[in-house]
Amino acid sequence: MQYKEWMEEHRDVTRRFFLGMGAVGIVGLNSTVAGVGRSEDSSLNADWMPAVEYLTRDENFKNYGRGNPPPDQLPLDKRRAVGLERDTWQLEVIADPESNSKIENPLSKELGAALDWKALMKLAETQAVRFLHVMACTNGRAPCGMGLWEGVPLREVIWMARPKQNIRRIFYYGYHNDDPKQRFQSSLPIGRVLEDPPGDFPVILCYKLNDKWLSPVRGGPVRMLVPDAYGNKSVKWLQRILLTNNSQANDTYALWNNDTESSLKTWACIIHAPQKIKSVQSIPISGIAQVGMSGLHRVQYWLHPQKKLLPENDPYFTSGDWKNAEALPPPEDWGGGLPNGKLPASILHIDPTSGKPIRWPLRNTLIHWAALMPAASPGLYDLRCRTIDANGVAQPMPRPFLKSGYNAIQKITLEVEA
Ligand SMILES: Nc1nc2c(c(=O)[nH]1)N[C@H]1C(S)=C(S)[C@@H](COP(=O)(O)O)O[C@H]1N2
Ligand SMILES: [Mo]
Repeated sequence: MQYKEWMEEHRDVTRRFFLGMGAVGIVGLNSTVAGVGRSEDSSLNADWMPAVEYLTRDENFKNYGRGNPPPDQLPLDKRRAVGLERDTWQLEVIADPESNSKIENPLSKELGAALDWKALMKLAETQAVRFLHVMACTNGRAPCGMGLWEGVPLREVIWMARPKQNIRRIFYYGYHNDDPKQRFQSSLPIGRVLEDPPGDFPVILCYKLNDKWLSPVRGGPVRMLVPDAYGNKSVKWLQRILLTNNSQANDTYALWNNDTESSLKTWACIIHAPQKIKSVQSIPISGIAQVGMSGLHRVQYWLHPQKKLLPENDPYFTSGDWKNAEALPPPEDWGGGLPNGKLPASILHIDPTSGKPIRWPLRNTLIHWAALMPAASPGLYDLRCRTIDANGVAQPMPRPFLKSGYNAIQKITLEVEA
């Protein structure tokens, strides 16, 4: 698969919009694909691919998973031996030996009390939850993928361990070839695990993506899935959770200069725009936006003739001539390999009767957007896009810094011919 098919799928998502505007737009849709990211970058960029169908198939996610070899590439018998298959998987929930945390019922292998797959599935019978959530890397210029995740709220398993006192955080890691240097560890405040702000999802022990067992490369059999956060909190090949009185975020990703406690940011990028178009044609463009912690009010674009000067002392182009794009409604076909593109039952924030989201857009998901720009006179142009979040703040504010999630304003070049 891939590139071409993905582009076709995005085109399907946006086609209805352009059909509504008359056929003229469709011509340009076939032309080309924009690059993501660095403001000067207009090259093709493979990072775009995962976002094109609404839900991303497991195998189409952009992958991160350290290890030499990465645990998903171990041969099957080795995976089974180290607890990376469903029939051998075990999760330990214990007190941090370097801390003074007290728990009464450690789920340890030593005591023969670790949680296994059967026990997890038993919990799933009554406790399983499903929700839509984007996977995004703090440093990535496009989301890794958009998923429908299923799992058991982590707190169910934490309570099984009967935590008592001196517990402020948890930290956790997955299989790492038994080499401490390869360990990828993340952490959370215990409070975030035990309680969810209204409308937010629980942290889950995740075992399904798009209604199928989580694959080895996606972190299966079980990964952590932490809502609102960038992907580094969602540790793959999960095998061990420690309850600690350590008040610090002792994440591996923090050692690499990342702001690991950052919530997802709201930002937009362009997927389709013609590189060249005739001055008699309207100009169709489309893309995606990530809906972060502050929600999404709208997506905007700005077509700026290169020969005109840019506004001075305005690094984020707040005085640009921004126009509103159209945020597309929830898809009819959710993609992701779901049978007939239909969502399964019982998803948080999806109305059970209509099968539609209770509001749109949902936080921590993607939306697709499109616009048909009026024909422009011949010349070279810079095309930019941005979001306005639900607080009315324009991208890349209110959090423009790197290492807490990428959200620079994208710029691509477009040529209008006589
Ligand atoms: N065990 C393990 N889990 C991990 C990582 C890792 O290197 N090892 N990388 C994390 C990071 S930085 C990201 S962005 C996400 C990416 O998830 P994906 O590969 O499913 O897209 O996985 C996270 N989980
Ligand atoms: Mo990441």
